[in-house]
This record gives sequence, structure tokens and C-alpha cells, in this order.
Amino acid sequence: MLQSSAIALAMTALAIPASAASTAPRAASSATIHMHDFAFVPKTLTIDAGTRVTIVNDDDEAHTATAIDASFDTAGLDAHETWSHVFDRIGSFAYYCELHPSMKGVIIVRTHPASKGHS
Ligand SMILES: [Cu+2]
Repeated sequence: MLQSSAIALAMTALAIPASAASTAPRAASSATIHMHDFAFVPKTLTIDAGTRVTIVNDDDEAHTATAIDASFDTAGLDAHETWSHVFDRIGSFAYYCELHPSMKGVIIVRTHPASKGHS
């Protein structure tokens, strides 16, 4: 009797992390933007909140990815350097390269479907 309720408790305890993981895939999400031939690829990236974005400089020139609202800034990324950041704030974040202002991109961060109704 005691033993079976202990087992039931143990199963309940095991079920909690499993369901938490299925409603919170945020940590697993990632996306990459390349600085390639003086352009950001993709130019527009749409991600769920909580996604880790890695920016990779594929060029032999230094570049930056600098948010117009100053919410993020890679600062100077030399050839083949990378930078990454977890985007938690919902919104549309336009950015450009301070060294080559014609290089422009946008990161659109939306609410993750699983986190809706969480308040
Ligand atoms: Cu640049």
C-alpha cells in the first residue's frame, strides 16, 4: 500500500519535468544569420521569443549588426567571427551594419505558441 503510493508519487514527479519540457522548447530553438557578400542572410528572420540567434560573419571584411533601437549590437565582428544572443522581447528589430549602412536586416520576434496564456 505504502509502496504503491510511493511509486505513484515517483511517477508524478517524473511526469512534471517531461511536461514542462514539452511546453518550454524555448531553450532548444536557435537560428543563424550570415553576413555574406555585404548582406544579411536571411534579410528578414522571424523567430519565436526565446530563440538564440547566432550571427556569423562569412566575409573577409568586418561587419556589425547594430539594432536601430540599440537593443542589441554585435560590435565589430571580424572575418569568420560569431556572436549570439537570446531574443526574449517581442517585436520587430531592424538593424544595420555600422561599417556598411546599406547592409540592413530585420529580426521579428513573436510569442511562442506554447507560452500563450502564461501570465
Ligand atoms: Cu558591414
